Amino acid sequence: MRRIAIAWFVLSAILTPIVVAVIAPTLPPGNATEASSNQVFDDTVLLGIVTPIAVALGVYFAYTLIVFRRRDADPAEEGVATRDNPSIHLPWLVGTIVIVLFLAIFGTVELTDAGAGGGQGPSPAFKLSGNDVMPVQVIAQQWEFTYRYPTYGGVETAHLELPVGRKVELHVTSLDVIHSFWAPKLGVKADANPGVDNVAYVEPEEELSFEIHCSELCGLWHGYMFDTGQVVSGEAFAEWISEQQQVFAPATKVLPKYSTQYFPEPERRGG
Ligand SMILES: [Cu+2]
Repeated sequence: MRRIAIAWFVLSAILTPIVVAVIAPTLPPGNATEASSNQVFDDTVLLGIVTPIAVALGVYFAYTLIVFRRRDADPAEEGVATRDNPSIHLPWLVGTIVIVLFLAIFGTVELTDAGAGGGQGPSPAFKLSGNDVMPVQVIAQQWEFTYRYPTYGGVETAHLELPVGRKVELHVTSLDVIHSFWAPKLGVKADANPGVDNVAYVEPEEELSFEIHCSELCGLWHGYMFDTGQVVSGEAFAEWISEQQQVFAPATKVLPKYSTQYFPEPERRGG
């Protein structure tokens, strides 16, 4: 046990800092938003915990394979049956309890950070702080996403643009079947259900292009249901949204009034 413990300690002391400082920060989804950089942080902590555990398993496995190997034994012969070894039971119990409780508490605390990029339903338990939160509605439909900006006359756009540094409240809903709005680089994923207003928060911290995918099998062209969104400067966004208001003015006139959910007539959708 002493040799195993020394090998475990030395290897863990070398590998854990490498994993935590070098490998973990390069993992997706990156640091484009508050939610995504929090996800990278969570993964870094989890990898920091799991590396010594994986090393312990590897060292124990390698040591027993090499040292306890019996070349001349009858393969059917069994080892000594051992029970009740308090010097193993106690550290095992304490160690696993501490790790599991820490993970449960850590995971819960991290989730309270404005929902950690997940959809929280119509009345979010964990909200973004501050009053300057811009609502943007994500409307999923077979097989595209459109976006409504209630603060800009309820204009409905074909693409998603967000201003950098602005807190955004996404209201994800659907017109037909169950979809899921997933923008990996933003660290946001929220179910899009018809008749449901699913709120998720995002706070973009850098200008970038990001991919949007539907991540719930929603019919024949589900795989085609993707788009590229943009996070742009405040001025560029103001310019873009006023252009959208002009371009889509004829459509805005006949659209139903902005609402947190829609139940359109099937024949209207059928043209
Ligand atoms: Cu879909």
